[in-house]
Amino acid sequence: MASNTFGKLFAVTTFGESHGPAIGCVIDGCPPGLAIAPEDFPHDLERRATGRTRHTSARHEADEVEILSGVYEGVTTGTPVALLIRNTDARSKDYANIAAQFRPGHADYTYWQKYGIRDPRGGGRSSARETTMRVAAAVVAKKWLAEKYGVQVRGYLAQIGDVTPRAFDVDNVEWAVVESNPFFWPDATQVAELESYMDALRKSGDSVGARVDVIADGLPPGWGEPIYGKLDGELAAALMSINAVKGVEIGDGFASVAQKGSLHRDEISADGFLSNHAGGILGGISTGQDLRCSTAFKPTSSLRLPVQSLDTAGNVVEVVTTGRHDPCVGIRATPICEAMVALVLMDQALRHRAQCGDVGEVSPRIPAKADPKKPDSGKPDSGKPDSGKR
Ligand code: EPS
Repeated sequence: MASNTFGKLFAVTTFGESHGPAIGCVIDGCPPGLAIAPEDFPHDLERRATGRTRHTSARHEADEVEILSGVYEGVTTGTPVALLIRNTDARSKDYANIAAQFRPGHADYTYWQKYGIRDPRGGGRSSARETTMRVAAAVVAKKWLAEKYGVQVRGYLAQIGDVTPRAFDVDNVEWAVVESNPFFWPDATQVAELESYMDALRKSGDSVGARVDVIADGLPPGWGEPIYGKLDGELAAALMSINAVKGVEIGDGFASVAQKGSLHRDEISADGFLSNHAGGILGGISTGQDLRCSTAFKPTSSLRLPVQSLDTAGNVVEVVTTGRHDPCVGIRATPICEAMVALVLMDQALRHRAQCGDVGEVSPRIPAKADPKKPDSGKPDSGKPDSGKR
């Protein structure tokens, strides 16, 4: 595999398999002088981890980060930051019966076809276990972005199966609510309903898809490199690189197809932008508005419900998966999507500084959001994506 490195100036390489001795990453290009300690990692790693609630895989990894290099006396030195997490709760015998079978809907078959060999234990390299290191690397990126630019990258679950948040305003996400329930769900009134939904799903042995929305605020205008390094293009590639992702939207995304230009264009008043259908990106460059993206996760393919398939010898077999799988992998994908957005922003921020650091602030700097309380900035559409979408 020659594609295990992500980013140009903040380049993250991950390594390791789900049931190997450890997983890890090397961040090359981290700016010096950033305070980083082991205590910075548990918050996001716990949000992503399995085995913390009954609604995710029961595998319980400690996910303790060891900082192997690049940090001296608690501060990054500019040399490669190497992070390691040891795997401590792998149960490889769960995979013995499917080691020579292809789970329908899983990467088993394509890894086999590409490499002619695969590590079947826990999905090997194709396991969501690998995303732990993306989240760990993004802890560094999120911290730098917050300290240097005041950028915050936060996500929430915007759909599980056909359930969507009922009372919800994308301009006023209640982040305390999102962080207080196991689903990263923005509507507190639906949490009990989701618990029952997920309990029934788990008992049935089936799985379901989900949508994760991420908002990054505090971005300055100017990040993103036309033409082949557009901010939206790199976000799409980064989010699509997460296991089980089948779609990415920026701003109104596919809803833009049915919109009129008179609605979609984000009008500009003296007080700032009056809406954000574009998701904070124009021409592949950040506008300074909130960056908004959505990611679609397919239902987990590893199920205990029997299904027909072939084995590596070409025989028809019945596949039953007995590993500890997530009934909805999209739930704990929320911090993973945040991580990929943060890694893209970190890389683009450094690239912008490298090429355009001398440009300075250009007038006029349009406020990200006009104050809807001001009478002359009030528009019916103010600050909202198209009314039907979320
Ligand atoms: C995964 C299968 C399960 C999950 C794993 C992702 O592995 P196992 O059967 O070994 O428990 O637990 O997720 C993690 C361990 C993790 O940290 O995300 C898969 O097939 O993707």
